[in-house]
Amino acid sequence: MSEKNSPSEAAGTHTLDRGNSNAKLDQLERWREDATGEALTSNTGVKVADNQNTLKAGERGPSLLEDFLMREKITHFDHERIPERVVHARGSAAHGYFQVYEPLAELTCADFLNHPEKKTPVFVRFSTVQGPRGSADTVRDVRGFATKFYTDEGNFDLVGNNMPVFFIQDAIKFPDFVHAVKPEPHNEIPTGQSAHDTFWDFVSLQPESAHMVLWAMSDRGIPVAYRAMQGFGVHTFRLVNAAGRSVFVKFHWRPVSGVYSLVWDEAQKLAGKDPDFNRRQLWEDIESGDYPEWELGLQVIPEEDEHKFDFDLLDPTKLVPEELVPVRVVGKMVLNRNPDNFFAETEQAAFHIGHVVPGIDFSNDPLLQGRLFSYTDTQLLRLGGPNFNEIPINRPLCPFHNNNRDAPHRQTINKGRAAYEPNSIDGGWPKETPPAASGGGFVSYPEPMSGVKLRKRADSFGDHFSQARLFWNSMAPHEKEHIIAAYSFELGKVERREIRERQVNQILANIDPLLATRVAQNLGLPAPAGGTVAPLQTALEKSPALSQANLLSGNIRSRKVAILVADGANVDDISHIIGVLNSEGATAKVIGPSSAPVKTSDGNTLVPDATLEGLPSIAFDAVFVPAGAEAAKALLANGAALHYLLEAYKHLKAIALCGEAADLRAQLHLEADEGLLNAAKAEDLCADLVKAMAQHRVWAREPKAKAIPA
Ligand code: HDE
Repeated sequence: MSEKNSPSEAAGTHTLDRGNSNAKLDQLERWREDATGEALTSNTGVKVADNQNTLKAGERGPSLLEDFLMREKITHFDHERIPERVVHARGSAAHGYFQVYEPLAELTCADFLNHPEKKTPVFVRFSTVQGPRGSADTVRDVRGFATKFYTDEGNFDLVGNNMPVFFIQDAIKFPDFVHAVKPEPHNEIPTGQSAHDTFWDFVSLQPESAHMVLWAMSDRGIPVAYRAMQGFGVHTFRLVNAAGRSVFVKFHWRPVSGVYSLVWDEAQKLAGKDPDFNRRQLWEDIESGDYPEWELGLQVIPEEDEHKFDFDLLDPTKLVPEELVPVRVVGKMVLNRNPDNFFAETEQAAFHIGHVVPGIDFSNDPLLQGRLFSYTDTQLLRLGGPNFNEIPINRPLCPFHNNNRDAPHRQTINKGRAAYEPNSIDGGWPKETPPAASGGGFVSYPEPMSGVKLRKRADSFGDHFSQARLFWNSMAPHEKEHIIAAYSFELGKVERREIRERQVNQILANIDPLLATRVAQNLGLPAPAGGTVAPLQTALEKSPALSQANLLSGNIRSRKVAILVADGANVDDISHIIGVLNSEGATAKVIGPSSAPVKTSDGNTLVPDATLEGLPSIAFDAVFVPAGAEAAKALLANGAALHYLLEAYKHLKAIALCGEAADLRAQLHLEADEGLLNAAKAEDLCADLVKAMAQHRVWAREPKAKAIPA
């Protein structure tokens, strides 16, 4: 977004190609197109002559009840809200498609998993769990990852999370868990946080939560972006092939951009400075054509191996380590279209774990079984009745016919007289479809069943700490430090000493002595004497696949860089770095001291995309400062610019300083490291900058950066 100094042709113009920035603003207005040129009418189609004034008895007189236009408008407004989701209320979604790489006929007869030529439309909604609809995106929480596949055989919803396990083992505990984690009922504090007494009270008394709480306290609880998260179906499902043979399966989504997270200080600040941080990035990336992508992975477990593990496959607090059962990558999902209307699509989307297609079936995981009930029930309340599948976002794209009739908000106008089956009046239609290799009706997998009616947790669900320990042991040193800090922060907010003690002595001490001791130290509690439960012998000590340090993509696609400018900034450096970043699939934004154009080294002007305060360094992955004596001097004298760099340093980001901009580093007393780069010009440091950004953070800097005030 550059402009000339003056209209005169004498001064040159910068036409800096910044990749994605602001390029598609025009397209944002696309949704108005259908209303353009059309008269404003009432809901019944009556043209409105005056939309500014209520009908009154005299200019200064009382309003008249007769005003049907005003009454209709206000009534509609009064009814605009539907109940938000009781959990996962805060979310954002996008459209896209899924394509399988090769037919999976040996595993499943699901049509969309057997036709590599087919692009199956999808709608994906990401969410946090605890906070209400208007809460911040970057809080520490689990993220929902719900995908609706509109297949030719009906809708399949994969309603998962960004963590592969869950807090509880049985559905009947879900209301207890949610009541504990939600804001406390007397004062509705805190919003979007688990750092409070009732959450820690519950989880410290419920050891089955130990594994999942550890995930939530890890960097997985604060992802940078939805596109930087893995997704998991969590439960064990079944796949069934055309011959009726079944295997167990765990579903995985693997982000092509890699898996990476915010640092805690950054997450907290973003919650205030840009509560829409994740939502905005998803929207902007799609608008600019930088589409988020995931690969679908399957962990396939033959039926005969059901009991071969040291945990129960039906226990949703356990994952199947990838070192024991590798993930087979089978297809790709691309999100390439933003919704046109947030309410109509994202808010009204009704996901349901019970939406399956032939070839996909359930296991007896007791959490999964309970969810099968809950998701219909919740839509009846939220969407006002059993016709929620007729809402456009929920409607299958394949034909659907049955004898379900009437109820609130019915949209289908069913013709004919026979709304029952069998019938002879309509020739018996619609009729059942027998199961068949392709296009057949759904048949439940005929799993043999027997048992005594009882309320009991299987003994095989009884080990709550081995996999928590596996996760802890698999973390890189910096990840362990973050986990210790997260427990210390959260438990530090807990008012009751006995809850803190219980969590440390009865949960953390059973996971790992170092974790328990360090957290105890930070809370001023005595170090626990040892665990209360004897550790079990398990198949694996470590699972490298669990550490985000091993899950980076190795490239910088979709990463964002701030270019700090002031009058005199070297234009060659700016052009060069933008070129390099764009060629790597990253984007840059020019950040100025104010929104006013700055004068570049060649005498032209450059209009910043944002100001130092408008887009702080927490919104970027790296900071670049071009050379230029005058610019460096101006930035040195600007407290906001110094803070910008200091904060980027503290958050362990790559910082590249060209020429005279090196003075900024000296002024801030920052030691050069593999991510704090100096060179005369951009050309000489851009390769190192790309390398440092691909590492996501300069972890080696962390101990030093901690000493810097926030
Ligand atoms: Fe959910 N969950 N859940 N859940 N869940 C809902 O459904 C529930 C569970 C998940 O973007 C609700 O439409 C019960 C596990 C996601 O619209 C509700 C139990 C996992 C979303 C509900 C669970 C999830 C929900 C609230 C224990 C990961 C958001 C509104 C038996 C595998 C979907 C709604 C969206 C939403 C119930 C446990 C993921 C109340 C009873 C485990 C991603 O029906």
